Amino acid sequence: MQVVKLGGSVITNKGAAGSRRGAGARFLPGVARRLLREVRDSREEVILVTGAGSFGHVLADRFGLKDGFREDRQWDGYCLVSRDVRRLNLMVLDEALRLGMRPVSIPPSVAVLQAEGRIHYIDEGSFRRYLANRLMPVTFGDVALDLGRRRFSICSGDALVAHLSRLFNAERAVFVSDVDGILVGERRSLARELSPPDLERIAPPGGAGGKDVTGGIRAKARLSLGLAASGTETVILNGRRRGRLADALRGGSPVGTWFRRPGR
Ligand code: IP8
Repeated sequence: MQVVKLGGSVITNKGAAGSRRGAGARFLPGVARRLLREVRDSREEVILVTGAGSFGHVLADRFGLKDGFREDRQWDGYCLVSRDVRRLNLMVLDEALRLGMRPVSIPPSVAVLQAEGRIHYIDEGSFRRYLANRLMPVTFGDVALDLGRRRFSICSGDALVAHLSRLFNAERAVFVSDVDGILVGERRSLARELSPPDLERIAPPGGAGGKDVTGGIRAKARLSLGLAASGTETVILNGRRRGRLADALRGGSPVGTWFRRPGR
């Protein structure tokens, strides 16, 4: 079993500022279709997670959803973000269906409960039963209800990858992004493998990444190191480069930043 996240940076125009209500958000169907084809052709059992990109981060930031409830009008933002990320997810589903795949969408706004911003409960049974019937569960970065003081919080695609990988003892987690991997040191060279001491050497990402309410590259590196330590080999790779996702799913070592299991 492998968990694949199609990052918002690769399936949307994440840099777009977006107008009121995030209307600048654009889905990139061609890229999504090719990546889905790579998943389909690998014939691997996969849980798919889609990031929010410009469909979620712009409005989540505008309504200040990251730290939970402060004022009533934020619920308007909650509803808009939940609609927009679901819309994006369904566009990915459309592409998968056209490729003859059997995807089923599982929205965290109904299948997840959080506690102070962290996943507390996930409807694991649905994931399990869909997989047992050879359907591909597709979940996504979303807003979710929170049992704590926050009342609601952001459930990021990265947190879903980590949680689901642990629940299902995933062999591998693949973060598909728009960069080759993580850059380290003053010369900003690509780290082909990353281990805990390298955390301090991570270079800030260059370019306009757009709004991101769920932590940057360091948070992703930390999460990936944790996943590797608990037995799931993890990689961040560039989905704009044809074949890298397919290669990783088949057990190859394409260009990317790898987080190996201890002792490997
Ligand atoms: O794009 C964020 O998910 P991510 C979800 O996976 C929202 O970080 C609602 C911004």
